[in-house]
Amino acid sequence: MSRFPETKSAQKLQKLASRPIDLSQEGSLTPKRIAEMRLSMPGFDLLYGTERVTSEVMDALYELAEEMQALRKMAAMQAGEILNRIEGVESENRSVLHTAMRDQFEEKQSAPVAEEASAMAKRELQKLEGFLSKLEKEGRFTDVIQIGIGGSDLGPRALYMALQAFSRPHRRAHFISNVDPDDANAVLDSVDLKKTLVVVVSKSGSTLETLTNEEFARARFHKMGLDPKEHFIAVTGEKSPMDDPSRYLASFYMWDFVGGRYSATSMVGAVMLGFTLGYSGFSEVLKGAHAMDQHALTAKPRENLPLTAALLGIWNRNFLHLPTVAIIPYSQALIRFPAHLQQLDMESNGKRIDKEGSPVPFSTGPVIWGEPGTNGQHSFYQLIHQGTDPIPLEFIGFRKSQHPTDLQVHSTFSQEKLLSNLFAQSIALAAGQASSNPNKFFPGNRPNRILLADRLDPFTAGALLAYYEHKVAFQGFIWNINSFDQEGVQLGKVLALKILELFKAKRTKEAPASFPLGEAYLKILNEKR
Ligand code: G6Q
Repeated sequence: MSRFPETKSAQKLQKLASRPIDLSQEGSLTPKRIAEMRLSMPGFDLLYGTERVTSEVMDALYELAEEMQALRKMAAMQAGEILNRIEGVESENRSVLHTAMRDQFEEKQSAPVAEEASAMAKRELQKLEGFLSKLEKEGRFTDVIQIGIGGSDLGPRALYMALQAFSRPHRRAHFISNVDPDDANAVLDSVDLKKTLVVVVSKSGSTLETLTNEEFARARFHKMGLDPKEHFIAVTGEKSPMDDPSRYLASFYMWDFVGGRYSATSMVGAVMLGFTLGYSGFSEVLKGAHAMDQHALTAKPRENLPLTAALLGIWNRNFLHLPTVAIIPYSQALIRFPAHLQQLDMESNGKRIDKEGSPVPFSTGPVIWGEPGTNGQHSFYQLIHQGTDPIPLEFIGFRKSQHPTDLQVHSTFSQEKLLSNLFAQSIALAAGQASSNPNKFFPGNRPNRILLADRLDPFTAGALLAYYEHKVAFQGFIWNINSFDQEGVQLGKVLALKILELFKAKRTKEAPASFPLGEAYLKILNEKR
């Protein structure tokens, strides 16, 4: 298969990008355009009239998806083909089957590998259901602390925060992720340990931060005269160093074919979310994710929301050469969602070689960042509107608020104020504002789009999670990179361990391996001040 810049469609796009539509020109951004540049599926609308695309550009983008076999690769992924591999060099070599974690609720024939993965997930879910109903009867616990980092923290935490409005009464979750002792102390100080479960989540069972924080928490339980075995739950890979049921109240499993950043719908998120939302609430998250998995797999390209979002991103990244993307939810409950998407997107598509091991001669994943609106409007939007570098934006909005209570102030509800701001920003960024005063001039023509959903409930949150997973996967398929490994995080970890050896040596008097650069930092640290 040719690299994407060599495809016919990419060459067409290259030409189109030499004179892209200028949204700030009189007559470009019309009500007709807003109404027509819209894709819908149950519960979601993708509004992209404020992107710098024309129907010609969209035609060429869909051709690109076809030429790079984006949908075929999505089908291969969901069927369990080995995708996590770089040909010809030592690399991971696995299926990528997070979608099998959530196809539990319908009778269907899937490919054998996916079916097996799905059956494994079902067993764990059934075990969880039994465990949660036992907890329910005993009524011992009100709080849960999840200890985990990276994929074992961000997605689950973002979902918990997104869905707190749907938590069972008197059930709260807390999170310890950083190896900073202040993180663990603050959380452990804030709960009644007698009524607290601790879910230790580590797929590898060997992550320094998580194992350290587990011991930190265990020590606190011992100090309070409590037996950790009555409180601690493990979520880990089978046969990992943490797979020792004798140390835990319960153990749940996950597998190699679910990547950390894709694992929120596996047991990694299930135990804490099952406890807080109830089993049926968590099942809704899975159902929503599954609905989006099916949509990504079966919707025609021109009706496919995550594929279209991926293509718009490729247009901005590779043809308009815009290196960052801000994801701005107009929903306070999604406050940690951008942090999850930062990992999902940048760890997946921050790659510089293709699946054959050759450096790619084009840009891949953009820098992803974000913060909820309207708060962002009162801080970094200045740069977004009038800074020197256009920043594409992905807005997320909801027709209805989570809570039924809202208040009319000056004849409008808060939710109406929120949505007015969202639409106003989208228009202002695209259309800009003419002015003879350069300080009041807004150049406009700043690409953005809106994903508009009905209401942020467990089903919608699951679908939203999967929408972004598939957007990222489709981009990786088109760039022909491996979106499912993360070699780039290894080097720093290895060096940190070498520096830790230097700290240890001071205490044990053992000679550590020489590491002059690390020693230079320790010398500064130990200076008398
Ligand atoms: C995610 C990454 C990474 C991982 C953490 C935690 O895709 O692999 O963020 O989730 O390093 O790993 P463990 O779950 O093995 O502790």
